[in-house]
Amino acid sequence: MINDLASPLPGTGGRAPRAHLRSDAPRQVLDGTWQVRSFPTPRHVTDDDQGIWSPVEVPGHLALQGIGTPIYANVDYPFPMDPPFPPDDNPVYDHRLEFNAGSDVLAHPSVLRFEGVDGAATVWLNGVELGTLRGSRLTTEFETTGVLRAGANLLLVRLAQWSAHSYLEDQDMWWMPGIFRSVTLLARPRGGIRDVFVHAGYDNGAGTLRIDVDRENGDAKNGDAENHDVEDGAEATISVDGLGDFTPGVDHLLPSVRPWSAETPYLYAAQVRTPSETVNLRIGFRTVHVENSTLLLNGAPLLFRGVNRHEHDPRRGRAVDLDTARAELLLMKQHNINAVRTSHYPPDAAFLDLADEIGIYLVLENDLETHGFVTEDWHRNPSDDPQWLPAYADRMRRTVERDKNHPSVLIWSLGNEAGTGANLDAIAIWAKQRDPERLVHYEGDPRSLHVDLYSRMYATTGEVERIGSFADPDEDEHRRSLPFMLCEYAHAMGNGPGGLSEYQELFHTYPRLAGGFIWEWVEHALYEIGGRPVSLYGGDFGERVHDGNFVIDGLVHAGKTPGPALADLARVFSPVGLELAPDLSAVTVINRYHALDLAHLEAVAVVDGVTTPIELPSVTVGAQVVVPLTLAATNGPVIISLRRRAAGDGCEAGHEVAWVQHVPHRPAPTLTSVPLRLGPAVFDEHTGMPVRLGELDLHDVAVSLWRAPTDNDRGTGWEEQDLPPVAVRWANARLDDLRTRLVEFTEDGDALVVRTRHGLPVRYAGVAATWRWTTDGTALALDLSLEPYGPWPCDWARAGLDLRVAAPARQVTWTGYGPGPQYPDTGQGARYGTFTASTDDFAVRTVRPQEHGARVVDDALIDLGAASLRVLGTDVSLTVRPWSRATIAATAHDHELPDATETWISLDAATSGVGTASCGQGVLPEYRLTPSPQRLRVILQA
Ligand code: IPT
Repeated sequence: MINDLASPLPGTGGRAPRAHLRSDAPRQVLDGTWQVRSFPTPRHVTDDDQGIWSPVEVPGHLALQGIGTPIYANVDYPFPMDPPFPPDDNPVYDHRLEFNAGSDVLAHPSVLRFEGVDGAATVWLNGVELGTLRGSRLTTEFETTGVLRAGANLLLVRLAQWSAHSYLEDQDMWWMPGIFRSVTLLARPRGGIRDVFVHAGYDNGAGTLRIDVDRENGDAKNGDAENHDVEDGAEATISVDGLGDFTPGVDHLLPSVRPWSAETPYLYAAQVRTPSETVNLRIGFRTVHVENSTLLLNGAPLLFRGVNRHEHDPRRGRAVDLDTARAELLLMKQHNINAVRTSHYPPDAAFLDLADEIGIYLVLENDLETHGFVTEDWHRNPSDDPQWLPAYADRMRRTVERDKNHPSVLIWSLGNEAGTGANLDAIAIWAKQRDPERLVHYEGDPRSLHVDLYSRMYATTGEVERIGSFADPDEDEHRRSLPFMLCEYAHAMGNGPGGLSEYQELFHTYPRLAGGFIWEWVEHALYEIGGRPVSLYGGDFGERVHDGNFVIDGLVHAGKTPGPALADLARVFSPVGLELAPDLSAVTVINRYHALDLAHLEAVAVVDGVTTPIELPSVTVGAQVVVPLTLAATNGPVIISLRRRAAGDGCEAGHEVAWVQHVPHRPAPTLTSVPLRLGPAVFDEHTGMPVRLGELDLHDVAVSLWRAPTDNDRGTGWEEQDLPPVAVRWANARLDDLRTRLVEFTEDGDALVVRTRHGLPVRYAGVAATWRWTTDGTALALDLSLEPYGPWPCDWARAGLDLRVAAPARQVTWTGYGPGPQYPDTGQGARYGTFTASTDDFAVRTVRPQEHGARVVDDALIDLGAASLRVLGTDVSLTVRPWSRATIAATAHDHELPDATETWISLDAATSGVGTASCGQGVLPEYRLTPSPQRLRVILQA
């Protein structure tokens, strides 16, 4: 049998939660190959040994090892909402491990620790029920003293996918049962250290330190739930390297300590000892508090440049190994990210050590979300139903107790999207009492009564500005006393997010704004199970309730390779602001670090490829200094760059932390024209379009205003909820189906002049185009004017021309902005220079195909194998791809795109911004492309 699946109560039999300590007590890790058998429902479960057992890896998710299938649903519960009951259709998986207990563990009382078991389980050791597991991302320890024996032991974990607790675990991610974190036997020596609570504050050079120690008393059910006091702690000794010895439970004042911050992650090694056990700690001195509606760390204003991080690996799901987690944190540091919200559950315990050591602020979130109740207008929401209070209290307690000694944790978060209610209030109050030295966060309750920050997700820049300037009339006095943060914003789905700079600008302007956390760090694509690394998403596993590719919305791909938005974010998040005087006589340097002056950085100017040092004066935190420049004269671009003098903070020596570039005005290139017959070109007099350029056949040359909708184009901006998504507006207008009529095909002096009209079917609306072609005998110059006519029913996606070449492109070399793509509201990380990219890199492939990859170029050489096409212009937006936009728009997965046999090239005079309407605000007005006259001047040469 399997116990209590419909019970809203917490798991049974676990010991009181405590910190995850590094102890010298013996331990035995039980990870490895276990055996699993499946039952379709709890009714089918048998207690005999029958059935087919097959091997699985622990830690791991069953669905990623061929047992069951993953389900992706965001808000919706993929089962009937009938709390607290799970559906009958509820697979149960028996996990079995036979092991020999080590004599060193057996020599003491012992516990069995589970750090993450997705689903609801009952655990037996040698036939004795130890208890039940609830809270998929939370630690449980069971007493095993007297049950664990010498020689062979048999551990059985009977795991049901669904239970009452599924209602509390509705996070936007894959439902994937399994023992996905480590299982460990821990010796608990009598008189050893049950728990430790480090309180280490910092104020203006001085530190405060109190370390509470709770001893093991050898009692099987010790650790009375609410008793965290030191009992005989006097017998424990504490020493902190460099600071001396300390008495447990006593407040100590230290005249001089080094503070901990993400920029200065200084940790003091400490040992807590009893005769039977030593625990190693790392202590960071820091104080977080709120004053005048401003978030302060160590007395100075703190700005979160954050991301939401789920644990995700495309083959191993939430069983993310330590090397991967470390690489993720370093990648964040290299891109000026200083904070992580552990959305939406506590991560693997080891992640906290990394965050302390590498220097990342954490908003540590409880494993709690009941978002699906929004569908029923939050009726029956567990957050406000007393029968669920014990489960809420249990989850919050386990969250706080495990991670309470980590300096990186500044804020406890009650959970995500769980509505409002007394149970949330209760756990907020508890967290505050238990740990008054940290702040409490919860976004879902607009009253913000028991929390320390006013937090919102996806608020528009307009609203953030009102909040930052205390101009929001809805705010009461209590809320005005709180700092503001965006726990989620800038949805990094597909091509985007656009508008990062506008948010950052506000964060820099209003001290009340404590910054925010991009949604989200990593895409949750799963690779084909057991197969090719092709990226799959919701619905690809036969799920009937699912949310498609809404889980593919990260700055880095599932395999942790950065998408182009990461480079833009690095620029926007730079802790140093640089502003060049228009005449290049000076650069203003603004220090936006929290605690560092700029002594660790060196400044250089790069002019015509020559790098020269710039004297960088001391710039204290928050200050701005005008640095005079004496630059070599140039007609080319000038870069001022700030780089690390030495390796550190996750970066190599020379790593660029900030840069600014001046790009001089470039006139449109012209040809010295010679009389017609248009040199290298051949025109079709029926269409008026060129069909051949040198050796190159040109096909389908046409005016085009549409793009293959991005994920953001398919969403409705939060500020315009009454309108359909722009992609739908385009579809309704038939923007993808412009029809052409040749009006006139004439000569005008040296030029061939073609007039065409390109109209929307059904309506009187379109653009009148004038194509003025000239040549110097080798190249072809086009001066294309587009004039809208008629009442236009929608904005444009772009304004330019398409052409097709019947050969695949190999690579593109361009002078212009790069290496990443650029739309009007993205591309902050792109700079002017000369770049080369393979066609794949140039196109920027996304899990779900969509418009992407535009580079703003002055000169591009498209290598087409036997031939090539060169495009010259000024700030021409160029895309080069093996597929038409129609193909891209009609294809659901990247791997379903056909192999490259031809090349589609677009040259645009203008494009629309991308915004972040897949979840958040749409394209800001200044970045929209309203129907308006446009002019494209290019030179084409084959
Ligand atoms: C918000 C969720 O908190 C987050 O988990 C994720 O689902 C995100 O949206 C979108 O990807 S909730 C939404 C209603 C704003």
